[in-house]
Parts: sequence; C-alpha cells; structure tokens
Amino acid sequence: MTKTSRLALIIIALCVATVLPAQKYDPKTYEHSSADIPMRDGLKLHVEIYWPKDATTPLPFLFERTPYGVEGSAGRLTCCYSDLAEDGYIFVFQDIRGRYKSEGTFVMQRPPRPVDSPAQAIDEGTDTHDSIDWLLKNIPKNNGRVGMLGVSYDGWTAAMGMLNGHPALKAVSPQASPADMWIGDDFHHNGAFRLSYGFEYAYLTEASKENSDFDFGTYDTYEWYLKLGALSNVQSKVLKDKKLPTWTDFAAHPNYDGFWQRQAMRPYLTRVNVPTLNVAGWWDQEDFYGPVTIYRELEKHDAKNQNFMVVGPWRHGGWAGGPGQTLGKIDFGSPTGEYYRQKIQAPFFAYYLKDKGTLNQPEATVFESGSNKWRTFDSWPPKSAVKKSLYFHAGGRLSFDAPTVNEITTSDSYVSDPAKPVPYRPRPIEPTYYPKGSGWYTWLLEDQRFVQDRPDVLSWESEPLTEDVVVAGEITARLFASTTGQDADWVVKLIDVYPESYTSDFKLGGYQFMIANDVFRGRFWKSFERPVALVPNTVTPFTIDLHTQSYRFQKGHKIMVQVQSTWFPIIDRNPQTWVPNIFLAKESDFKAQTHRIWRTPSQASRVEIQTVAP
Ligand code: PG9
Repeated sequence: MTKTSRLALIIIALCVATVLPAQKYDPKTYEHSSADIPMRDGLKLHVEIYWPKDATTPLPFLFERTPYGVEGSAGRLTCCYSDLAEDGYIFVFQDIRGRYKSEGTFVMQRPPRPVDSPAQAIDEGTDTHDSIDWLLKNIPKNNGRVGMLGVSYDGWTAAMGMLNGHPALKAVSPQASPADMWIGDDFHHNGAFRLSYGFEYAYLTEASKENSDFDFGTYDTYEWYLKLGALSNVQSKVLKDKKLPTWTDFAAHPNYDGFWQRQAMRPYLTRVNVPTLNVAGWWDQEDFYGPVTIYRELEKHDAKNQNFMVVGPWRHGGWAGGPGQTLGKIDFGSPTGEYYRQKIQAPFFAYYLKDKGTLNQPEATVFESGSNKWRTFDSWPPKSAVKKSLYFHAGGRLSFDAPTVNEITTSDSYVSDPAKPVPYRPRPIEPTYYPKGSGWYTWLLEDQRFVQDRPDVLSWESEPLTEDVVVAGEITARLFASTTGQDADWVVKLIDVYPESYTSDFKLGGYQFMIANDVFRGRFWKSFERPVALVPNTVTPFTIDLHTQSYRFQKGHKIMVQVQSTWFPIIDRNPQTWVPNIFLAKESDFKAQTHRIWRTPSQASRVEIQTVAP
C-alpha cells in the first residue's frame, strides 16, 4: 500500500470513529477462542473465533467455512483480511462437516438437500444456518449481522450458505466458487476429465480427514501419468484397496448425468436474496467458469440491483493476499489485489454489515489487461459489445475476413497420438500443489511458444494489428473438424503475440500470451448427457466456450489461435476410438488419429470475440 492510500484510509477511519471504532489492524488487538457448535442432527462442527478485544460497539460476523483446516486462522487476518480486520469484525472460521476437528462425514460438494427433506436432514446450507443461529446467541457484542466470504471451496460454502437465507446473513462474497464440476470447473471441462487435478485433489481431501498429498515418488508427473496408462489403472494399480469416493464417482459418472446435475449450482441460485460480490481471476487455473456463471445466474433475478461482479488479472485466489501486480512473467502495472481488498471488498462488507459509507459498487468492475486499467460497466458483457470473427485461413493466416472460394487449401491437419500427448505446461510438471513450488499456479500465463513447433499443434496468426482490438465479453470458438477416429478432444487457445522487439520488456519479445482457452470432448457435441461416436472423416461443428475476457490487444501485436487435441496430464487422453466410458478404456483402445480443421466459406472455423471500441 502506498503512503498516500494508507493515509487516506487512516483519515477515513478517523472520520467514522465517532460512529464505529475502526482501528489500524494489529493482530495483538484480537482475542481468540474455539467452540464446537451443535448442528440439528446432533453432530458438532468446530470453529475458531477472533474478535477485537477493545471493541466498544457491537460488531458483525465474517464467517468462512473450509475443508482445509482452521487451526492457525489468525494468519488469515494478517495475510488476507487485514483491511477488514482494521474495520473490526468478529471473524469465525469453521471446519466443514467431516474435515479436521468437525464431526460427521465429508462429502465432496454435498448437493443441497431436496426441498421436502425432513427437518433433521443436513447439507452445507443447514450447517451454515445452524452455525449462524448459535453464533448470534452465544458470542457477545455482535450486531446481529453476518457476512460470508471465501475462495474456491470456501467460496462454494459461502454460496451454499446463501441458499438457505438465514435472515442475519446480509452480504456474501463467493470468490472463485465452482458452479459446475462437469461443465467448467475443477474436475472436468466440457466433459474432458481434468485428470491430474481430479486425482490429486480427491487424494488430498479424501485419503484422510486432514489434507494429505499423494506421493508420486517422482518430480515430473507428466512421466508418471503417461506410464500410468489407462484410467482404470488408478484404482487397480495405484489406489488398490483404498477407496476415494470422488474417484469412484468420476469413474461411475463420465457423462453429465443426474449426479453432476444435482451438484451443479445453477438451479438453486433462484433462492438467493442477499447482496453478492462475485469475484474471479482472468487466469484462474481452477475455477473461472463458476464465479462468472454464478454472477450471470443471479443477475437474472437481481431486482434489487445487489449482485456485483469483479474480475482482475489473477490466478486462483490471487486477489486474497499479496499485491497482485505480477503473475508469471506478466506485470499488470499496479497492485491490483490490494486495490480490490481496500477499495472493493472492505467497503462492500462495511456498507452491508456496518452501515458504513455509501455503496458505489458498479455492476461489473473488470481489469482490462493489455492497457492495464480497471474499467466499470453497467452490465457484463457490456451492452455496447459487438461480435467480430477471427477466421482461419490457408498458410496459417488469421484475419477478420471470412474465407472465400479462392483459398489455396481448405483444411489443415495433424496427427494426434495419445502416446505422445502435448504437455499443458513446460515439463517437468511438478505435482499440482507441490509444497516446494509448482508451475501449476501460473500455467495459464506460460509462453505458448513451448508447443508452437510441435507437429500436433496448429497455429493461425494475424498480421500486426494496425489499431488496438479491445475484447470485452464472450469468446467462442466455432470449429468445423473431422477425424479418422470416432472421438477427439479439441483444445482452442486465443493468444496475444507480443512484438519481437518489445522495448518495454526485452524478455517478453515474441511472447505468446494465452488470454482465453478451453477444451471440448468431441463425443459430447450433440448432448452432454448422451455422448455419441463421431463419424470418421465427416465434418462436424463444435462450439467451444472460451469464456469471457476484458483484454486489449495492442497495436503492433498479433493475434494467434492454436488448436491441439491433447493437454496432458491436466486433461486425460482421449482414446480416439469409441468406448462408452473412457474410465474403462483398455490400453489397446488408444489410437493415433488424423484430425482436420476446415476453413471453407460454409465451414469457416473461427474464434468469435465480443469487442468494444478502442
Ligand atoms: N479448486 C479447489 C476446489 C474447490 C471446490 C471443490 C474442489 C476443489 C479449491 O481451491 O478449493
């Protein structure tokens, strides 16, 4: 924080001191106690509670529920919540059911109980409700209001907390909360299984009551997963007699069936009636689909205009602590995380929980990377956004002009071999959460030149731009593709190619910076519920949601699109022959196939972007 902004905060704090006892945060000024709170079914959930000992007026609660253990949560007041702590709250951190010191059984993303359930039936919503009831009655000097926040799993528990709408719950900030684990968050994207994340996370949370890392016994997990072979070997050769419920569920539910649909948040969000600050990071390697989807769904019935969205240039949770100025090799020009915590998050909770100030929260606050500026809009995507298409052409050219009958060739092809998959980040690929450092956190910002010359990665590149192209809104790939096989994955990446001679940072000359991406498992092109085999050598249309962005491609830069069919081991290998369930595929089912991307006037493969005027 700069001296001036620190001073400004102190001055604001002094101004409101007559109303509320705001104080400069000092960990020593907080008291601490623990409790085990009884739930409606008699089981107890453990909490750690911190409150400012010198508070002279009643304070609201800020409540976070986590599967990751609450011991030592005092550290969170320093690393992440210091701006909130300066304002003064009663912080409560809870171990969710079945984790660490809480009783009961952990269920990965336990779906909400049916509406006609008996009174004793539990879910994360009832656990939140019962905990809030208890806190209001048992913790002295509270002002009767509660806020919830958290990142990722903790963001999801905050979102689930809003479904049961305890009347004291007055403001919620679900941050990077997953919304649908099959369509677009941690475990699958468009039906393609996120192998390394799914396996390692299931082990982390289900191998025992407290976190435990799987021991690969090797540094480069690319090698380990490749040697593993077919997915069925995870149970038979790795886990053997050990059962991880989530792994069993992955294998039993390869399609978008009732299991995943019950867990997905979209249908439940109509129940929400509480101010909501949705937070996401443009380079979130875990849950970007979730927060944007939650915002969008809540917006459909936001009659009171109390549903907001903030997206910054962050990795998963990158806004929660630290300055947030750089990520990987990219410098975004200002401490965006600090800005968010001081100027957006703290005022949001202070307004709804403490009646402090007026709320000037715009509908959508997005960081426009490239120009590196915060922008605000009264809708997202902006109403003024205009769709443009980046078409693929012969000779690896990309342009805003559609292909004509005069193109020299009408398609590009490559052989994709499941035995030699394209790494999703440069090897060695450390275990996802390797404690001594892992490229996981910044892999979405890797320079894509590391794969550009592979024969199984196709690239189309524009001429240097003669003026800025400003993306604000949705990005969608429309591929027309055929394969010699019966299934294929399609990975599409939209890339900003920096000029070769990049004077502001010489090391970034020619950098291929991925600004949007995703994978689509071909068998689901007609239906996520009922996959079908692709017909060999037949052109099929695939629509791939590359999500939303706010990005300025600057004059002199080039735009590139890359297409490939493996992204290993974040995505499992597609056998490319027809098997009803890839989790049961045999080694012999995996075959190299030739894939072809078409670019004729009637089958014009392209990436559509929503743009606003430069
Ligand atoms: N991405 C993690 C997660 C959330 C919810 C379910 C499963 C995984 C997390 O960071 O908490």
